[in-house]
Amino acid sequence: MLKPIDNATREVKSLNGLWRFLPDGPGVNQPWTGPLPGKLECPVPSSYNDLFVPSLRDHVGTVWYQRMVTIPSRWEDQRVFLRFDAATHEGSVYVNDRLVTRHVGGYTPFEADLTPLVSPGDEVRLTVGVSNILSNETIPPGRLVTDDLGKTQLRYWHDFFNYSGLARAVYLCSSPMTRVDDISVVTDIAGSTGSVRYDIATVGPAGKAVIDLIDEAGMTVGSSETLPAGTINVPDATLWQPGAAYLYTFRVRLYHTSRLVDEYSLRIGIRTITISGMQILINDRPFYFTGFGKHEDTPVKGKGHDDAWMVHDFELMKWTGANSFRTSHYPYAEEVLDYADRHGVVVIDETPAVGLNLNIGGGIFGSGKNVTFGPDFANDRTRQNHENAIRELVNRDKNHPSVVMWCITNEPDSGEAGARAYFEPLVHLTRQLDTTRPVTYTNLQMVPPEQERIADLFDVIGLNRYRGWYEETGDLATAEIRLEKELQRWQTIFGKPLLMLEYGADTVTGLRSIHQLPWSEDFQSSFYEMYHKVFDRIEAIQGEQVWNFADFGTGPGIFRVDGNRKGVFSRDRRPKTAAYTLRSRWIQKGNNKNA
Ligand code: E9O
Repeated sequence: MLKPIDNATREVKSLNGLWRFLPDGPGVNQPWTGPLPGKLECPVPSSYNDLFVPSLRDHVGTVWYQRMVTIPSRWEDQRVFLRFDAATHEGSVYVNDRLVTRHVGGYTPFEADLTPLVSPGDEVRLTVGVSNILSNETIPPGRLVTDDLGKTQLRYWHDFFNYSGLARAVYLCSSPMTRVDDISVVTDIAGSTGSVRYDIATVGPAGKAVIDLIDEAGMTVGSSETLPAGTINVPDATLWQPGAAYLYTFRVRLYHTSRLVDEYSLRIGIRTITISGMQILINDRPFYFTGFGKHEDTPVKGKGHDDAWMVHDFELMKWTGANSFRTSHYPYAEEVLDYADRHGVVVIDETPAVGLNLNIGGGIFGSGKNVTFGPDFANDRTRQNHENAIRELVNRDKNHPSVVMWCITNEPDSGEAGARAYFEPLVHLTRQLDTTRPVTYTNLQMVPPEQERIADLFDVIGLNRYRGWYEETGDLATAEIRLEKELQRWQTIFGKPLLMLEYGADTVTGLRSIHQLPWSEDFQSSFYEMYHKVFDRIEAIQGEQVWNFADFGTGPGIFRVDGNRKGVFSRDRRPKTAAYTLRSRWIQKGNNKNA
């Protein structure tokens, strides 16, 4: 799905700002049919949860957003549509009294076509209902329970707060009726020549197309007039490299006789990503990942996208010497990927399929009696929603050079009998949608390689390990021995690249100790030093992304002190001691395992 852009043939009008706001509840009935009662206003983009007093933090169900929208009178003969970058987790969009679209899945964009409903110059009432309810059939999963007061509460198995609402941008857009509808590019390299193979979907009578590839200096380096598919070769191509981004503009122009009817430009990078034995190659060179599992999470705004926080996060990552991050545990705002594209940061792009571990995940703190994959929990409908989450992720992010891998789930119960039947079709689907990027997942510590049932399906095996923290707590010497033995077994049994995609220890800023004291800054730092010694001894390890970049909000829990404290930075992005430990290692390592 193409991002809305503003150019000679298309317009984008931001609908960000304060909207009228109303949480659903008794007495609220079809609120889209008139002005929302009350005085609440909610900023878009932002999660609503932390904004209001009395608190709406634990609201379960729908909230209503409303504003008036004017269709510009100059938008004659145009397709007019709304674009929501995300509505977490389900959005229902009403224009005046009418439902125009409904979308399930909290972290991917959707559109509502208004063309048949509105005329240029109209002013319409736009009302959006956003539900945060999760069930055993949604991705991520959750469950409603009734508390002793008869109130509905939401339970979920992921360790980050269920921030909800309109946390990303909303736009009113126009595009021509005859238009470019989608573009997919796949790049390759042969010697010094780069190639850009494209597929372009158009709507409307096919006229003439001119497709140009333009370099950063503004020079056209290749062109084509072939639709719907073709290849443009670039002799002496400048590659998109980790740490040295180079972007070409891929521009499509559609003409009717000699009149320009539509134009769409995409910034792309020429690069390859391949697996060779136990190595991961970017542009045919072994690439060692350093960096972070992250979250979209800041005080007050929750998961609300914010360019200032984003730029600062990238600056801090660069300062630590990181070359990559994972969009744990859901697709991030597209602005984040655009930024990574422009700055040469490597991304592992993840679906929201987190918490598919009721059996053991629930079992860490819960009963452990349930089975995750089967008719009663993650069933066929769950899998269909998971499929959809994969489709929407790949569809949105397929053209980003920064994205080098798909991570289709985090810590499922991959040792359970039903896991293989559940995941095999999902891995196949991912490969079908994108033949160029490796597919990975992350394995949970309770599933050792001997009990693992899905790892062989993937190109790269992601591991999340907490030896010295959740197990062997405070005992880094024992943890080191066990970690090394276990990693050796993963390497021997599967012979594939291994990425450590989570490892970390909760740490309270300012707590210092000369002893190996869990929760202290000193312990977090020693914890990382121990892991790094082990990684350097295991050939198959091709990268390390610590858990987590920054402290982040979670639901209540006896292990959670105002959220998860495994950040290397605090929630307001001040460094803990470990940030310096990582920096001295990663700056030296660059992109090379053996440096
Ligand atoms: C997922 C991530 O979202 N992995 C968790 C992270 C954490 O900090 C969470 O924030 O808890 C770790 C799961 C580790 C489970 C290992 C437990 C072993 C006990 C025997």
